[in-house]
Amino acid sequence: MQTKNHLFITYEGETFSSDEMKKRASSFYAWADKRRSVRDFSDKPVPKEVMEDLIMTASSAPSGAHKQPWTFCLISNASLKSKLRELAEEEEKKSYEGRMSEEWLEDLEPLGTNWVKEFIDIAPWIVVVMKRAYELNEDGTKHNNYYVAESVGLAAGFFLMAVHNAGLVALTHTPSPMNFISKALNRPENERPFLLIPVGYPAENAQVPALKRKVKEEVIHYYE
Ligand code: IYR
Repeated sequence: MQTKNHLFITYEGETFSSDEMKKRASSFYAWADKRRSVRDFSDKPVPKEVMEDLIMTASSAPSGAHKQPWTFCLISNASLKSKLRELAEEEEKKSYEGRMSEEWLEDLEPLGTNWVKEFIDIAPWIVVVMKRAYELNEDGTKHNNYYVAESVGLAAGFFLMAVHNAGLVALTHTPSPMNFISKALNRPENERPFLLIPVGYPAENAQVPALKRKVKEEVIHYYE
């Protein structure tokens, strides 16, 4: 392969023999399959530099036109966490007690969720993932971002895997509506909350729902 032009550098990822590739793919799957959304957190501290590495892993995700249209709010301040909990619970109570359909509530039953969100107080870190719809130029005009939801979803996925790799747990929490977050965190107009993710150690004997994942015949449709 010839050098394309001065904007390109040589790709430096590794490749493996077929046998090694098979071993790596299957052991990575087995490891990834152990990841769970956990709601029972310990309050044991997690170093800030660990959180920074997890977030920078997230920020290595691909994004539309490489705009990286995200901001990660990294929160450990106890009074801010309890304010977020209070506001999230206010919305969630309304959702669980009226805004969500019967069908939805039934679908959530196996997860055992309710409007009480004590994990926001307990987990040592709350990461609020913000999506940035556009950037502001110096003259105040707007510069668009592209495929923002797809990009930020990918970054959130990378983040969850980084958390799992560090032996920590997380929960993708979606209080709804989420606009209270923008206000509480004083975020600019071009950002919208995407996910609220508590991160920490699991509580001792943390419980998770006994879920089964779809098998490959259910998720892969082959065209050979
Ligand atoms: N946002 C609520 C409800 C909820 C919705 C779905 I879809 C879930 O998978 C889990 C919960 C909550 O966080 O409790």
